[in-house]
Amino acid sequence: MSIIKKMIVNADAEVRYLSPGELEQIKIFASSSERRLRLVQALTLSRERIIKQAGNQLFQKRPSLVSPGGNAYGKEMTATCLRDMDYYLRLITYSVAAGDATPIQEIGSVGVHQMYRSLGTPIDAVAESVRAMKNIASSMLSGEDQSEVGTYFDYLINALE
Ligand SMILES: CCC1=C(C)/C(=C/C2=NC(=C\c3[nH]c(/C=C4\NC(=O)[C@H](C)[C@H]4CC)c(C)c3CCC(=O)O)/C(CCC(=O)O)=C2C)NC1=O
Repeated sequence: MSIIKKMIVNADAEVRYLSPGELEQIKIFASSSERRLRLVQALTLSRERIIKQAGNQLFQKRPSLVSPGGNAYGKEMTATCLRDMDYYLRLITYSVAAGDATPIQEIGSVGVHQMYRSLGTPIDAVAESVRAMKNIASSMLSGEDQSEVGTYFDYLINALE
């Protein structure tokens, strides 16, 4: 949900017009749209590099994941692991576009602990992979962009911890 949609839902629930404070927030949201879209584009263009480098870092740090008995052992499982990272990066771009963490929450974090438990996937290692993606993405971005994207990476990391 975008922040605008959220405000409308809140105002309508209270049967009231949008408040001056809400209009101010919409103004800020609108004035940041160009930057946010540029950011989505940058992350989308670099997605392969971000995922590949973060995957390498994860498997170097936690070689047991890709060793016999590890959850990401074997070509297919490793590819599924990298696919999950790709899913999460995609959700982060949705949130940057929407200016809101709801896409991450609704698509990617509700029920995620139970899901990974049933798959035998160590969720702390999934969080680790997201942290690696955050570091790599941040290294490609300047200050303001870093903090915007960082907010959503941190939201996801918290949800996985
Ligand atoms: C967009 C929302 C969304 C998410 C998040 C998602 C995750 C997701 N990851 C899965 C599997 C998996 N996920 C992993 C991931 C990993 N294993 C590790 O050791 C690493 C720590 C980690 C990579 C960082 C692996 C290896 C599997 C396959 C497990 C198996 O088949 O036994 C599965 C089971 C079904 C399948 O294989 O596709 C789902 C549903 N699906 C979705 O639709």
